[in-house]
Amino acid sequence: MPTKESSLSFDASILQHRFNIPPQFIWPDEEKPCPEPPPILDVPPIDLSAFLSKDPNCVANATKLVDKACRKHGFFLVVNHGIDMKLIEEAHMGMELFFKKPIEEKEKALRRPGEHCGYASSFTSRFSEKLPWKETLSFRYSAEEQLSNIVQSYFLDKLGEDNVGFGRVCQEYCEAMSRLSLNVMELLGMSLGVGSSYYRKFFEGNDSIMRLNYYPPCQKPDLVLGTGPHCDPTSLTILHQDDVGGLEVYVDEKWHSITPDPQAFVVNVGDTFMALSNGIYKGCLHRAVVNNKTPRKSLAFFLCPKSDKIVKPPKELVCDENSRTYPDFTWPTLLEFTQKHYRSDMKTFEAFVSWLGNK
Ligand SMILES: O=C(O)CCC(=O)C(=O)O
Repeated sequence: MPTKESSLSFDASILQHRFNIPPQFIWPDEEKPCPEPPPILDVPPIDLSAFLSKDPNCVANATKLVDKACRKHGFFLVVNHGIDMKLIEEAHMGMELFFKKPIEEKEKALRRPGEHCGYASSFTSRFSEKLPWKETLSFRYSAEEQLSNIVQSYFLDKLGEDNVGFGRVCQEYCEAMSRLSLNVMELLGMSLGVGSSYYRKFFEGNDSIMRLNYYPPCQKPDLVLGTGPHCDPTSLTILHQDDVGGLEVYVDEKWHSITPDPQAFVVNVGDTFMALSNGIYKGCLHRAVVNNKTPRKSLAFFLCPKSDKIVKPPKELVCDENSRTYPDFTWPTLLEFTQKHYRSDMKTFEAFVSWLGNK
């Protein structure tokens, strides 16, 4: 007997033309997209190669901008990042082809309950309300030398020979994101005043997650959300969005949009980095809306520490005026919490801290 979930696959080729939206996708009024286009968020563009040049003026300028953004909402852009545009384009093209495949092909990599990797659409999740209007493919990346082919092997094992080329592109893309996030960690270390190598070292050998988000058009975009409001539980997110637009961030009690820029990566602090900075830098609520014409794609690299790393702030960031805000934890415990005990939303980390306390 097919389960309820498998008989209700999210078939975008059908759903994108429907005017009667299945009720599972309709969000409550207070969470629906804004009726008018929201104001644009002022996110500072950080010139990463200027920062890495170590020119004192460039370093001072970049750290000042990052510090201000991370104390307020945790979002900034990196430009002049050194990532090959051709690789970014190949990743977008590969995604386009992958998500256009028949559902049976994509479901070869089906994400199972309690797992965080694989192909997922709304109806392959464990939830039955406030479903996101999207399909995703998530996979693990490790910067450890002995796992240097982990992404490519995943594609081959789950999706077969046809996807080897795309697997290679995703492997290369993750390696580039891992390098980029270590450079951003230098920037965050400098702006927090703990030096450029502290967080870089902490995340060497990172065990991260890559997610490809594909948002088909929806005939009633005002009723649905592509990604519901949440803070990232991970450490740092590096997002590349195509030119369609849809990313929104909740700042000063209203939603703001982040204008797409193909030359830039959108970077945001997640809950784990908030803990590593002893609450000085904050993660922030964000979501993605969809439209009725154009599919939208985004590539999100979620930097996570290696599993045995204890998440706790450096002693320089703990003092009488700013005592320890969060308990020690390891990333796999928080990941398990989000997979098995709690649906990520605006209160994930708060709920995790109280769950840890009761354990
Ligand atoms: O697609 C986007 O712009 C946001 C995606 C996101 O927030 C996520 O994947 O967690």
